[in-house]
Amino acid sequence: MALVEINFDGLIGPSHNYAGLSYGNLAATRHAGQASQPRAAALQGLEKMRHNMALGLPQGFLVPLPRPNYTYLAALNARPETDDVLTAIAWSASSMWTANAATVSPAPDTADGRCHITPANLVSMPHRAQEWPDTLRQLAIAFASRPHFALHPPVPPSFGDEGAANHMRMTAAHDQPGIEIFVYGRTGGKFPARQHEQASRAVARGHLLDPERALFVEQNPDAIAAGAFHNDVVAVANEHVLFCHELAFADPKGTYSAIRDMLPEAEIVVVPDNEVSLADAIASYLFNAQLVSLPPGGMALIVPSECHEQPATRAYIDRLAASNGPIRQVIHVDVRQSMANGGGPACLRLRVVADPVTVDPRFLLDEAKADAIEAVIAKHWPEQIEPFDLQFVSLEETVVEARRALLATLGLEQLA
Ligand code: SUG
Repeated sequence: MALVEINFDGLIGPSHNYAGLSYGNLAATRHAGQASQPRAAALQGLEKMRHNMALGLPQGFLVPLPRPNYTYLAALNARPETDDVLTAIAWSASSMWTANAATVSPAPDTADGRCHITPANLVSMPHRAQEWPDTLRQLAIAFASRPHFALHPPVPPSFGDEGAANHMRMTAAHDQPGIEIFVYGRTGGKFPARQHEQASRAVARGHLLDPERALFVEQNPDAIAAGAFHNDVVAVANEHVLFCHELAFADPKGTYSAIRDMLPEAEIVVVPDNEVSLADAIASYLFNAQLVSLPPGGMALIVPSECHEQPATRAYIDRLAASNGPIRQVIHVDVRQSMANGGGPACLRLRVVADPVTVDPRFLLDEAKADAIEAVIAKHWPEQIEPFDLQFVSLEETVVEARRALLATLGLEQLA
């Protein structure tokens, strides 16, 4: 078994729009009501995937969920002409942020030697709570091999679970046993704490993790109040490295020492608040980066291009790249359309450590498939969506047909 890390990015759906549905997500609130560019958004996401493939990293993807969600509208007896918020919810393309699709514990960490996956219930936000049944259908196809994958039902409500965005794995190497760190929120001040401690504990039990190698850590309430609605806005881990903001955790010293006790080789790179403030980190999404191990060795931090424009973050990155630390290469990617809804490079991917031959190949990307997907996006994705467009039947037809064309191209008609 050749276990490698595969990033499954969410293909950005044709209904991508700015409805301001996520309270506590400052970027989404700030862009509410603006016109979105679904085609440009999807091409930006695909370009990021191509870029990571060019680095030699295995790349997978998940397809957009069916939108508008007619089942949801019918259950609420909602009509586009009169119920604009419910309509926006039914149109939401939020499944693009696959870091919230599920929590994944790779085979080396689990008692039965299988990779365990639990879709996130996302109950804290109505537009996200509708995702999991369709996400689960897709995961059941992509990871159908029962000898290799165990797929769980989501944690029942009301224990909010936001998936891998609040979960970090650290290990000497991806294919070796690791420790798993679950970050939950107890209180977020004026904003909701979206990850419940009991949800994290339920996932860890279901995944058959060794209790001696699972850590449950409270997120700093000040970070949530400052707009870090998920832990992955203030921290990211890869193999033996944790890169985090000084104010990420409620008890930073206790957290670092517990990590070092469990994984002596851990290297923890802490960014002090007086170098990059919490506000600057959240505005630039410095930590919502993909921290990846490059095939030739060493690690790269793949950050959104906004990090280059934010002076404190930019200065920090320059120092980081010149340092003697574990992260010396910083790569900027343009995912602006997603960023405007609070989704950076790390939000757009779900990490699965597995042997690629055990995954349904229809969910794995190569250059030829990327070309085919790009052609579908260029032909079918709407160029622009204004909030009031969501009531128009013509846009609805475009969006439904766009997804149908994508599924046909990928041989995934069964998800229609
Ligand atoms: O759940 N934004 C998403 C962003 C998710 C980011 N994911 C991670 N941090 N891993 C959210 O808040 C905005 C949609 C809108 O308002 O229309 C939204 O859902």
